[in-house]
Amino acid sequence: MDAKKLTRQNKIAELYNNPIGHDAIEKVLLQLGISEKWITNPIVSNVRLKTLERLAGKKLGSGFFDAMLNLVNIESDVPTDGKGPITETWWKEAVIYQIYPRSFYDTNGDGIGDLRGIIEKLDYLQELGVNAIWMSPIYDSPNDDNGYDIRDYQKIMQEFGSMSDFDELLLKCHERGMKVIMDLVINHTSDEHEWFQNALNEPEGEFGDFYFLRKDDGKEKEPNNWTSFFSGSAWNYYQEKDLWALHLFSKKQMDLNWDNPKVRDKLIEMINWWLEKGVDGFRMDVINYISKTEGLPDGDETIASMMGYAGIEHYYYGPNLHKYLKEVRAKAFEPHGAFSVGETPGVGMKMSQLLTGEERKELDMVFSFDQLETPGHVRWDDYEYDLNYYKKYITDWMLHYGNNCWMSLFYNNHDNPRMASKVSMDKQYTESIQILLAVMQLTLKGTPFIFQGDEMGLVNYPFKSVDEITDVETKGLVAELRGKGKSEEEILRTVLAGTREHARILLPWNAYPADFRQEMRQPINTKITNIYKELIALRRSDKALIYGDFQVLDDTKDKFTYARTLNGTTYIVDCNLGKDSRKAYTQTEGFALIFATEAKENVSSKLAPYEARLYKR
Ligand code: TEU
Ligand code: CA
Repeated sequence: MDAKKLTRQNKIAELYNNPIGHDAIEKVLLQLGISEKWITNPIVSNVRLKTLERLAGKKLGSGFFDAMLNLVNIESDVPTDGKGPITETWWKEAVIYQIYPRSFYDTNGDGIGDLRGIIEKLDYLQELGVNAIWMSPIYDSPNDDNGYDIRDYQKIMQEFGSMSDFDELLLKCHERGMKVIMDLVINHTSDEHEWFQNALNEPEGEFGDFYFLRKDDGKEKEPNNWTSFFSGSAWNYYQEKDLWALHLFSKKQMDLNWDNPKVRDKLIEMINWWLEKGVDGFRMDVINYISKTEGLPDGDETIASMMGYAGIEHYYYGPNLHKYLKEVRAKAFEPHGAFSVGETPGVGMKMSQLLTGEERKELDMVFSFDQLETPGHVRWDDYEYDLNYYKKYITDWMLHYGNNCWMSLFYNNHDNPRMASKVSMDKQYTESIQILLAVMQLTLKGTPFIFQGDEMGLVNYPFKSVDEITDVETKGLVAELRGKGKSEEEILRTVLAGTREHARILLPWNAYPADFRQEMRQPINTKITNIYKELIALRRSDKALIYGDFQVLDDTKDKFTYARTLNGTTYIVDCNLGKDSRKAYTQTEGFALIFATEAKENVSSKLAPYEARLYKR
C-alpha cells in the first residue's frame, strides 16, 4: 500500500496519518512537551495545512510547511499491520552487553581499557549470563570522538592492542557461545582517513566525491546553515584548498557521500572483510543519517529552533536511506546471516517499522532514543525522569510495533548519563530504582542491551569541575555556554545533567591497586550484580519472557503491572514507579512470587517505593 503524496490542501489529520508525518509531529510534540491530544482534537485535526499556514505562517515561517511536506513525501511506503507470526532467532533470545572498551578494563596500567581486558573478563561476562557483546569502536582512530572517528577500518586502535588480540577475543567469545557485535561508523570517517586526505589533496581525483566538499569561490560563507551535534557550524574551511567539507559531528569526523556508489562499494568490501573473520553483526552508528537531501539545502529555521540542530530534516531520514540499507544488507549482511542494529536518533515507531520490518530487508533492529528524556526535556536538563513516561512509551511500542519488528530494550549507553541517577537524586532510592530498571528490562518484550556497569549499580559521576571532562561533545557545549556568558555553576549543573562522560568512567574492578585512579570511588554493588545474574538466567531459561504476549494489567499513576504469557506459562510483573508506597497487584491467586525487591518474607499488600515483584504460574 502506498502513502498518498500530501499537499497544503490536506488536513492535519492526514499529515498525522502519514507514517513520516506521524513520527515527525510526535518528535516535535515530544521536544516541546505538548500532548498529542492537541493534534488529535477534531477542531485541530480537521484544519487544512493551508489554513494553518495562513494562521501560523508568520510564526512558523513559509519554509516550515515546504520542509514538512518534502520530508513527509519522501516515503512512499506504509508499515504493514505486523500481525503475522514472530520469527524466532538468536538475537531475539540474546541478552546483549555493551562494552565501551576505553573504560572497560585496563590491563597494562595506562588508564585506558584494552582488548586484553575484555578477554580477561570473558569469564565474568559468561557468569553474568550475557551471550553477546557489542563493542564500541576498536578501530585505528585519533580519538577525537573516542573511536567514532575512524582512521583505518581494518586496523585495531593502538591503545586497545593488536589484531591478534582481536582474533583471540573473537575465538574465546565463540568458544563460550557468545556472539560478537562490532560498532560500524560509516556515516563519517576521521579527517585523518586516507580517503579524506586524498580528497583534500585531489578534489578532482577518485576520492574527491567521497565526501561533501564545496569550493568557496570567494563567497567566504558556509555552503549551508547546518549545525554540528558538537556545537558550531557543520562545515570546516580549508583555506589552502579554498574548500568547505561537511561534518555533522566533530571537526575531525567528515561525512561520507553515500550517493557515490564507490563509497558504498568500499564500505561493503570492508564490512565483508570483518564478516569473513567471523564477526556476528554490527551496531550501525547514526545509520539513518547516511542519505542527505540533494544539493544540501539550508535547514528550516523553525525546525532548527524546535530540534536544536539546523538541517536535521535533510538527513535524519533521507531520500535514499532505504535503498542504501537494502544494498548493504543484500551485499554483506544477508550472505553472512549477520545481525544488524541501527542507531537511529530521531526516528519514531513508523519510521522504525519501515527500517526494521522483516519484509523490508534493511535492519534487524534499531535504537530509538525517545524513551531517554521525558517530554519537553533534553539530556542537558537537570530534572527527575518520571518513569510513568517510560511506561507509556514502552507500552505503546510493545502493543503496536508489530510481530515483524523487534524492540531493543535499553536505558543506558556510552552517550547518556545513568538512568538510575536521572529517576531520582535521592540516594535512598537508588538501589531500588536500579533493581526496578533491571526487572523491567529483563521481563519486557525485546532484546535487552545492558550497558557496562549497569550490573554493578553504577551511578553518575560527581565531577567537581567541567575541566575534568574530556568528551568532545561536552567540551564543545562548555565553550558554547561560556561564549554565551553563562555562569560556571550553571555550566557545571548543565554538564552534570547530561554529559556522556558519566558513562565513560573506568569500571571499578576490584583488581586494580587500591590507589589506582580516582574512578575507584564507586564500589561495585554485588547485590545488583547478583540480581542481574538471577534475572538474566530466568529470562534465558523461559521463552515466555522472550516471545510471550505482553498485556498491561494496571497502568494507573506510578503503577506498571503487566503480564507475559506463552503456552500456558504466565509471568506477572508488578512495579511501583514512584516514591510513595502503592497497592500491590492482588490477582496473584495460584502464582508463585519468584522475585521481589524487598525480602520475600517482608512482602506486604503495599509496594515500597520503586519496588518490583515478579510472579509465575
Ligand atoms: O551518537 C549519535 C547520537 O545519538 C547523536 O545524535 C547524539 O544525540 C549526540 O550525542 C548529540 O546529542 C553516535 C555515537 O553513539 C556517539 O558516541 C558518537 O559521538 C556519534 O554517533 C558520532 O559518531
Ligand atoms: Ca590499557
